[in-house]
Amino acid sequence: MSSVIEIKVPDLGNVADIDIIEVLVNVGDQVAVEQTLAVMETDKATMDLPSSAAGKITQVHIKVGDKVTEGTLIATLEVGDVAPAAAAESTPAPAPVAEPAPVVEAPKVEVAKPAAAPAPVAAVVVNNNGQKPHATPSVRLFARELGVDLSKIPTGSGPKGRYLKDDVKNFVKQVMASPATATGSGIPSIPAVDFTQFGEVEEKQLSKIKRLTGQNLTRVWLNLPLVTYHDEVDIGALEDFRKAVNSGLAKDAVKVTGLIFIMKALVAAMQKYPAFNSSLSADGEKLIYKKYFHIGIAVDTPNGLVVPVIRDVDQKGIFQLSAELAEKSELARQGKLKPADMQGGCMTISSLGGIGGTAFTPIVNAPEVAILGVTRAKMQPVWNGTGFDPKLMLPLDISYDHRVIDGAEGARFMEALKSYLGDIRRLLL
Ligand code: CAO
Repeated sequence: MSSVIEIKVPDLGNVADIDIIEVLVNVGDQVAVEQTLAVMETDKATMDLPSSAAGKITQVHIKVGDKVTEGTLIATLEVGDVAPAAAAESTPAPAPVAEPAPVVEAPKVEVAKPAAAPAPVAAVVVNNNGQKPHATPSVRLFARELGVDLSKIPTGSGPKGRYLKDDVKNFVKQVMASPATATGSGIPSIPAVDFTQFGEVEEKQLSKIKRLTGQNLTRVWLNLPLVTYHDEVDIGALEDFRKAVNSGLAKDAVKVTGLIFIMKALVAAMQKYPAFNSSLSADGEKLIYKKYFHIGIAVDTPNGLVVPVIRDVDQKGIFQLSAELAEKSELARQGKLKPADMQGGCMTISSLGGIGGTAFTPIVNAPEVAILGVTRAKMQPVWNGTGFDPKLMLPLDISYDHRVIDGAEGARFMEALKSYLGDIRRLLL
C-alpha cells in the first residue's frame, strides 16, 4: 500500500530565509533515499536538501529564488509500503560539511538518516574569495564523477559566476574534441601567438596523415610510460655479406638493404622474448601474446609518416622481404596504401639510417608495446683490450611501454637483437 509523505526543510540552527538556488526534481520523478531534491544557499554556504525516502514526486512546492526556513514544504512524495509515521520521523537534513578547510561553520542540523543509507552528498562551504570554485554540491559531485577539476573551467555561467552542470558538460565536450587533450589530461594548451608581429609568415593546412599521426602520437605520449634504451652493434660482417648478396643480383633486381636483416633479427628476438610481441588488453589486466610476426616499417612520404605492415616476416626470405618493402614503401610514397596494408603490426621499425643520426627516441605505435629506432652506421674505433679496431657500428634505440616490459628485459632483448645482427648465422640456430 502506498502513502504520501511531505519533505520539509529541517532545523537549520536559527538561520532563516535561505535562498533556493537549484531545484533538481520534477513532478513524476522517481527519487532514491538521500537523493538531492534542491540546493539552498546562504551568503556563506550551500547545502543539499536530500529526500528522506524513496518514491515518486507528486508535488514540488518550491522554485529557484524562493526563500525557505525550517519547516518549509519542499516536495510531496508517494512512497510504497511505508507507514506515514515512520516516514515523517526521517525528516531530511542537509548533509554535513565534508570538504576540507571550511571557512565558516555549517548550520547546526539534526541529522536523521536511515541506518543503511548511502553516504550523503556533502554540503560545501563556498569561499567567495576565489579559493574554491563557486558551485553547488550536486555540481561538484557531477564534476567529481567525470573527473573534472572545477578550477580548470575558466568561468561559471550561473548567477555570481556559479558553475552549473552545463558548464561541466561543455568543458568535457571541449576536452574530448581536442586532440591534444583527448585523454582528459587537463594539460593546458599552448597559447595562440600572432607571429606576424615578429615578421612575415605563411599558413599551410596540415595533411590529413600529419593530423591523424599527430593525434595518435599525442595519445601514446600521454598514455604510455615510455623508456628508450640505446646501444650499438658491430655490423661489419653483416655488411660484407649484404654486399656479396647484392653483387650477385641481376641489375634490375631490388637491392637488399640492412633494414631487411634488421627485420629478420628483430623477429628472432621477439620469438625469444614474447612480451615484445604482445599488447595490453584495453582494461590493462591482461597481456595478449601474438603468434604471428607482422612488422611495421615507418616510411617517410611527402604527406607525412605512414607505417605499412609486412606480414609473416618469420616465414619469408630476404629477397621476398626486400621486394615487399620496396613495393609497400613506393605505394606509401604515392599515397596508395590501403587501410589493411597498415593494420596488424606487432612491432615497428623506424629507420633513419639512410639519412643520418646517432640516436633518437621513437614513440611506440600503440597498441604495440615496443618500437625499434635505427640511425646511421659509421666506422668507429673500438677497444679490443690492447688497441683500437675500426668497426662499423650500427646505433639501435628501443622504446618500450614500461607497464609491459621492465628495464632488464629491455636490455636482454637488445642483447639478443645485437647477437643476431653481429652474426646472422645465429638466426639459423
Ligand atoms: N646506416 C648506414 N646506411 C644506411 C642505413 C644505416 N642504418 N640504413 C640505410 N642505409 C643506406 C642504405 O643502405 C642505402 O644505401 P645505398 O643507396 O648505398 O644502397 C641508403 O641508405 C638509402 O636506404 P633506404 O632508406 O632507401 O632504404 P632502407 O631499406 O634503409 O629504408 C625506408 C627504407 C622505407 C625505411 C626508408 O626509405 C625511409 O622512408 N626512411 C625514413 C623512415 C622515417 O621517416 N622514420 C622516422 C619515423 S619517426 O618520425
